[in-house]
Amino acid sequence: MRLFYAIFPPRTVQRTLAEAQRSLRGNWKPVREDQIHLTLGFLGDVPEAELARVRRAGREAARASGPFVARVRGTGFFPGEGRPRVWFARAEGDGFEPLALALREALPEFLADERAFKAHLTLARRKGPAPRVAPVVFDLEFPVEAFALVESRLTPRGPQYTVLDTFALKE
Ligand code: 2AM
Repeated sequence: MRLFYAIFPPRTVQRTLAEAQRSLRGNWKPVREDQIHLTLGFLGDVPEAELARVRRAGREAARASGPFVARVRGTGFFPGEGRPRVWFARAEGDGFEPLALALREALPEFLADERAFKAHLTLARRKGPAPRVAPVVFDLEFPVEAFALVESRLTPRGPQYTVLDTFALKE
């Protein structure tokens, strides 16, 4: 099972972020509006026998972290082969990093990643020649009260996400 932990912003935030996708030109593939999310940790392929442990790690990380406010102000790129590969909205919030670290510590064999965690919501992926996207300024805030364990199935029409579990951040 291909799994990841993610925060899905409210629909209104997803809508505003998706509106910015209108400025895309060329071979940028926009992320579907209802799939716009912030990845806390990408586990990759996990044997089904480990699923209970993965759920438990989510529950325990959620219990150790209170709700917090997320802010989204601007956009940026992740490079790939010298060119922008991913166009994202940058997220700020006190709780992202502690959550990502707690999950990483609980499941090092799935979440060990030499790259530093960088809170972002991917808006589009470059699939071929495409110009850079002009920066977009947002003024978005939303409460983060839960995160999800998501299964991703790759299909010819794009990834299909199924939420397997939701973990509430306890006050
Ligand atoms: P991205 O948005 O920065 O591309 C589901 O695939 C989520 O897991 C995506 O949001 C993706 O991040 C993230 N992810 C992190 N590492 C990944 C990897 N090696 N392969 C696929 N997705 C990855």
